Amino acid sequence: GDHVTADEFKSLVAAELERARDRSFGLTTNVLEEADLVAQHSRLMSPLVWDLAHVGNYEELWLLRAAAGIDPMRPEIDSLYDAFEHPRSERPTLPLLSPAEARGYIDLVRRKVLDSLDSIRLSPDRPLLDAGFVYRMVIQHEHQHDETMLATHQLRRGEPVFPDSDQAPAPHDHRLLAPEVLVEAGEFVMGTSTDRWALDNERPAHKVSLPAFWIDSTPVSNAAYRAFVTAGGYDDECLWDPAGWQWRCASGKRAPAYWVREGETWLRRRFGRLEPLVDDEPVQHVCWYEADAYARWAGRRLPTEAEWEKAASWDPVNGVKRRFPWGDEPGGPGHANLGQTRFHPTPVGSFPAGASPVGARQMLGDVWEWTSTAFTGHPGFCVFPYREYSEVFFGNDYKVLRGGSWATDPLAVRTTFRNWDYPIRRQIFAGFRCARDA
Ligand code: AVJ
Ligand code: FE
Repeated sequence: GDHVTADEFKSLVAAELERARDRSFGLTTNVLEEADLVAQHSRLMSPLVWDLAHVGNYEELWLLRAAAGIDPMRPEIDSLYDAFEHPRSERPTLPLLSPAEARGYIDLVRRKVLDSLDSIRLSPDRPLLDAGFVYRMVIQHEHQHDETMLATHQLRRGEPVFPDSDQAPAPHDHRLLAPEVLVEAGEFVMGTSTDRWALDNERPAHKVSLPAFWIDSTPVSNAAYRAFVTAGGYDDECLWDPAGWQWRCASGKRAPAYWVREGETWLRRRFGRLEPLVDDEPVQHVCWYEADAYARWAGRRLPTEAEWEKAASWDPVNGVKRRFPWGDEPGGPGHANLGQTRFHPTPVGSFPAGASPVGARQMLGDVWEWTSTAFTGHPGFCVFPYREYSEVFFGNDYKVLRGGSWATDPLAVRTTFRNWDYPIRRQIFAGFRCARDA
């Protein structure tokens, strides 16, 4: 895995930076005209050209200025691409770099980064560089924005730009899968102190003891969620968290985002195509309030964040934690639906080889999974390297999501990885699974 020499690490960094950049261009300048790159497709999102220049600016800040000590290239543009200075809804009014200028800027940053790699010593006395941390952070950052750009594409109206998926179907075994798995009471290790890709909010490793619980073997499917919709779940106040009922009434929503009702049947809009809703795919584009209401309707609840991580990573027989549900080594196409190889989730019950030790499937990939837990620091949390990555979001406003989606790069997710968003958000590729006390 990660035990590589300095030279090997530098070639890995160069290759992974390039792979992330190919992906970014595949979502921007390679597929859309200038007008679509500078347009705001939703007030919830930045213009795509903002994300493109922002990943380059972040790379300049961390890999050129902080790591290599190189002077700012264009200090006057920093504030345009500082996510905290301007909310997404205002970004189209800023004097942003044009697509051509943005591309020129991020290409130049990248050339200087590659030139600087040979002079970098990955020394443990510079925490930013210890084990190459800052490079791993910047690579993951670009992939995170690529997933955000995919959410913008899904919001965009107009002709499809992505090919329809021609991937082989996901592996599936057709034996009957138990609907839920039991996780025995006891301690497990939550978070990590050793994973070199881990960001500050995943640290440190700490013991957590949980009572026994049941958790679904798979995410909740479109068919299961549709049963909640047709049973009148959106009209029954008792099923909703009070703030969720307020959201439901104020928004008028009656189904997940992108669902379209046509008489007795349901369709969905996906990257510009209207198609039948696929019954056995995990439901996606539901907010936390919808997931919470469904769980109550089903006589269940959302898992806590700790329950989710234990079910995904803990081997109760050997008492060891796994980096991925299937083991410590990165998976392949038989383990999970990650990395934007398809532009949709795969049917529930896919990937028997990717199951966790307790038998939970699709814990990584397919859809982000809402948990009942608000986003806070693990006990012993230390900001690293900047407060605005995690710490400023701690509190009661954000709910934790786990496990990544079909749009998440394999390098940007693991069983300790934590994502968070407001409980009203539906544009992200999020679904959920349910749990209950044993
Ligand atoms: C971890 C997905 C919540 O993309 O909004 C991006 C990460 N931080 N740029 C996001 C992030 C700085 C963040 N999430
Ligand atoms: Fe960012």
